[in-house]
Amino acid sequence: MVTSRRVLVLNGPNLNLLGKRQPEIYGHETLDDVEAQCRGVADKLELTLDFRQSNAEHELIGWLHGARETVAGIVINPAAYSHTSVAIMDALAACPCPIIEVHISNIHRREAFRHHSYVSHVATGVICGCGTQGYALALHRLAALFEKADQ
Ligand code: CA2
Repeated sequence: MVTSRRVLVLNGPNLNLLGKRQPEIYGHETLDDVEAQCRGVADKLELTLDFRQSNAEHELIGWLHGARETVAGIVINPAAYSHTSVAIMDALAACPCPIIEVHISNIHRREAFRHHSYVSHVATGVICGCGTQGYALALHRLAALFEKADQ
């Protein structure tokens, strides 16, 4: 059953290394810090969070299948799978809820291979280059969409 304000926050490969390498690109916050920020924002917005990370494409897809009938919205940073995975795009396309794609860095200022995202083809909205704050912005956007749908 879809729980009206339940949100899945999904993180793709290597995001478990956040804050431990390449701080000039991704900042100093760890994924645990990002989760704590998300939980703080979610409490204020009265959202229930399911926050996950995996390095395995099949695991991310399995979680998306599970989300199809249980969550009201998805925030996803697909990491490198953004640029390669038709399978994740297809799994997202099967989700009826709003989807906000987040990138910590501005992928359009980086290497050309990062400029295209398969996930953007099926995302409701895309946030990139806002650092880890992008996750909080995405949760605010979902909350606004839920309010609109409830009216
Ligand atoms: O900017 C983003 O959020 C990205 O999704 C991050 C991905 C990258 O492949 C995308 O092009 C843009 C990389 C995630 C790996 O993050 C690391 C963090 C610290 C150290 C090493 C990797």
